[in-house]
Amino acid sequence: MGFKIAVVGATGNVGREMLNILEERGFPADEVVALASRRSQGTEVSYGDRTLKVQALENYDFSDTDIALMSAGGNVSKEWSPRIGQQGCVVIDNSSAWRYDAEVPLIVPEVNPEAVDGFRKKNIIANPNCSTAQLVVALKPLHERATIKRVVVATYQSVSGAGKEGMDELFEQTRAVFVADPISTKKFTKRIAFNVIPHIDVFMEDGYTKEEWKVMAETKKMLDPKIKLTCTAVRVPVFIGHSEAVNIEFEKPITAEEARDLLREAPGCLVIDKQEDGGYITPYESAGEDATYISRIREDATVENGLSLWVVADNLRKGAALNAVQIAELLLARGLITPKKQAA
Ligand code: 11C
Repeated sequence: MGFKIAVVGATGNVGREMLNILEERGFPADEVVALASRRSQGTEVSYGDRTLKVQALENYDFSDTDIALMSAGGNVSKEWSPRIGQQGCVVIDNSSAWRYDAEVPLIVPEVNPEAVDGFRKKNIIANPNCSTAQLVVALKPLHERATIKRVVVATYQSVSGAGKEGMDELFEQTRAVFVADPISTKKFTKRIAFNVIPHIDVFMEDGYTKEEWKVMAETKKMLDPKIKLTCTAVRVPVFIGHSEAVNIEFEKPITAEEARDLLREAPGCLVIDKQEDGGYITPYESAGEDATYISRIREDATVENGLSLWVVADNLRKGAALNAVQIAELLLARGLITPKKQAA
């Protein structure tokens, strides 16, 4: 007997990817249900070669559902995740609503799988921000070897991180440039076509943006609270794939060659680092892939025990949907959940 899974927010970029990944990885589900707001009721979405009709979240009874993969935004999650959890359905939430709650594990399975064991307090498990997920996958093996003191990261984030409207805006503005139509902005505060914008999410009192704060706070929660991290988050005119230029200062010496060898063996990582023209990964090549790609690994002689790297991943997959499905797989692998139907 398999599991009953609900995908909440099934019509969005990440929800659709969750359905694809559940099917691709052969997740042991007897039944998969697509849910969204009433507005999307009746919309059709694909689950492998099947078509699912979207049902309204408001009318759905979660009592016989085992896992809800939520990607419906922070406000919906704040209201619904506790209610769903109270019905005995485990919520794996992709929003930022629960990430910083001490009773909610924040999980990247390659980084802190053991932390998932505490999920029963609220029956909610949080998925990190996309830019944090790929970063910690790359940092974890290096931290274990040489202990990270400080990280300076600049992100180059694709427009799909801002949802379908972000992708539509880049497409529409690019078209408008070519036909000399007026450019209008809606989702982004400045033109994104043929431009970059050093602003993602809201501004905070200290001048950092919430996106930059998230990368810092989530890395500390999952990897090590002692790590100092500063981030500049930038939106770039790329449809899918977030990139990061990462500079790391370690307690102990580590060479670029040692880092390359460690990362080659590390779960979730794929090193493409030929140190020649084209011998590195760009976000375009990461789209549709599961790996966190690491290129341009080199020693930074301006600090003691310094390294620089380039980290790229598909933000809709490792940054969101894939990580959520991996968390569901982790629950099974650690024997933390059995199908409700079997238990009945
Ligand atoms: C972006 N990283 O690229 C954001 C999207 O906290 O889950 C994901 C926001 C989040 O715009």
